[in-house]
Amino acid sequence: MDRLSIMHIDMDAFYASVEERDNPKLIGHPVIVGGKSRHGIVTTANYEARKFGVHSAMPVYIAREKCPHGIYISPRMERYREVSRQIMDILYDITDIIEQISVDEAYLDISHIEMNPLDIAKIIKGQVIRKTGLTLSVGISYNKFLAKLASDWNKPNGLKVITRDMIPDILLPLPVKSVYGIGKKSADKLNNIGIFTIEDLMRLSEDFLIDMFGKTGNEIYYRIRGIDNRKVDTSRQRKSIGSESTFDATGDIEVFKSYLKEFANEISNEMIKKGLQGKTITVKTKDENFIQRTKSKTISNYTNIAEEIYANAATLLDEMDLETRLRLVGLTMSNLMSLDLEQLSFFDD
Ligand code: TTP
Ligand code: MG
Repeated sequence: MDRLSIMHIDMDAFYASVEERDNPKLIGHPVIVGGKSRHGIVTTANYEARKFGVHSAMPVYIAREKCPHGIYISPRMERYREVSRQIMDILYDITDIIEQISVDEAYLDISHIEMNPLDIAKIIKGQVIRKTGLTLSVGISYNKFLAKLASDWNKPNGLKVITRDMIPDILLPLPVKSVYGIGKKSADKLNNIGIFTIEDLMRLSEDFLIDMFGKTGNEIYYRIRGIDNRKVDTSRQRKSIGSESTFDATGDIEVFKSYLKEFANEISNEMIKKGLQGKTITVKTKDENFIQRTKSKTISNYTNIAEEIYANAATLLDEMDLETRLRLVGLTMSNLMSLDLEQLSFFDD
């Protein structure tokens, strides 16, 4: 039997759920997160709002026509990234073989974990709800295409396993656009020649699909037959590690430096734990008037040593020539690379 080796996780109505969590008065109401300007676009809507036909990428003015009594909120990207980091940290406690696809979505290779995949999913769901108050959907299968299909199967708070024997029942009736690699335009092209479902698509030869879609055509041909050999690509690992803190406004540079020292230690510990090193150091400040500034430096070597990170951060802070009192300092390490990867590319050379 095929090993259920791949797990795909995707947060439910992510931005809207974070807003509900931070402001419980929103719960039970249709919530739409989108730009407030005239040309604003909906980033996402909660499931109540979706009942009115509101969805991602729709202009906000159309959403307002469909759902006039909805609650409209501007996105708070920094907050969503912070919650995203908490979720990814939970996943990294399960395994390091993770490919983060977006702020709320990741693949995990669970083939080496000696535990029932359903139990792994339950642990993740439990930890995420406990630490962030949010729900997510989990799909489990033996390749990426099917795992992603599975996580989408019974959203929200879904959990679905797809095994090989389920493929005909599950795949054949699906519309062609549910195949990874077939976007809206390609779906229209297929519809125009009378191909609507995966069952219809199965009748097309490999050559025909390659003529129509190039290399992707070949991938589509195999994917709809349940074959997808893409690995969970850990080189697309997390892009940064950082910490920040807000405090009563002060002009004391020694206070800022002691925060930076603490953050450098935290960041270093985490990088060592995860087998990472980084090259770019960024210091962020917010002054008493809420003006935010950042200053970055890329050093010539990769490092995860606390002293080295702190020394660079302290220099950056000095160079910022601060004249106002601050209420926040932050430190981030980016341009990360995995130590494993460094060794691999070394051998490739
Ligand atoms: P998705 O996972 O596609 O959507 P979602 O989490 O809101 O809802 P679902 O329960 O169906 O998974 O995207 C994750 C976040 O990315 C989403 O909350 C907002 C943002 N996003 C955009 O900003 N623009 C877009 O067009 C989409 C699709 C998402
Ligand atoms: Mg999502």
